[in-house]
Amino acid sequence: MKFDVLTLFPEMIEACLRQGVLGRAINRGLIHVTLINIRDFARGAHKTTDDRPYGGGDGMIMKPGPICRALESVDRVEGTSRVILLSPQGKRFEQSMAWNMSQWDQLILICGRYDGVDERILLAGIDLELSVGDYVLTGGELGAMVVVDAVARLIPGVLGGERSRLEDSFEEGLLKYPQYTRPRRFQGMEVPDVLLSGDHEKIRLWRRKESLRRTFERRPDLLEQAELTAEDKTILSEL
Ligand code: 4FV
Repeated sequence: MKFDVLTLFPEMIEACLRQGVLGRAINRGLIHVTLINIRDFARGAHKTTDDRPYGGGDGMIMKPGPICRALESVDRVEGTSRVILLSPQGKRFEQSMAWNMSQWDQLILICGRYDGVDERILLAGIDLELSVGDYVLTGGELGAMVVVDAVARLIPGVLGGERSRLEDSFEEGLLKYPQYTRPRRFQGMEVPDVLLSGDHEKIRLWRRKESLRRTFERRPDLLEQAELTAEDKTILSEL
């Protein structure tokens, strides 16, 4: 899968791509990431990429020209290629969207800066406006990295154990169950016996119950959307 990131701070993104799972996936050729500096497409002596807002206001707005020219410079691949603008006005990013995107061939991410981007950019080839959360960042770069990370780890081979991504939080719309590793006893706290029992059915049931409990207690909104089995409903009625 190919990711193209349009940004005024490519070095910010580079730093995240050199580490861990993403760094290995790039070295193994499982994903390709191209960073495009929007300032390279700015004109004039000062190569300005922002200007004052029409109608007044104290923030600055990103100019449409440099972003559109940068977008036109992207090498489009065959297949499914989509352009995403990161912004607080966008559709809320979720795990189900990450799965859909992991089926695409190319994801082009535009990172805003300053107070936002000129609205006409949205008409210039943006397929989706996406928000990573209801808060305001200083730039779209962190949002773009959230999307690259969440999508890339779903690409076969990127994560070591294939199974683990299928048991993620939100995978079945539920929060993940509690997890433990050695030592068995830590600061007087023991690992639940069931996890040491070797009884895989008992372990599966315990984990399902804990996922349902946590989701019920912390994110009842998710429970409403989740596809629950008859077994789940029995467990929930006992909770
Ligand atoms: C954001 C978000 C976000 C708004 C103005 C960058 C900032 C500045 N992007 N999800 N929340 N963007 O806050 O995606 O241009």
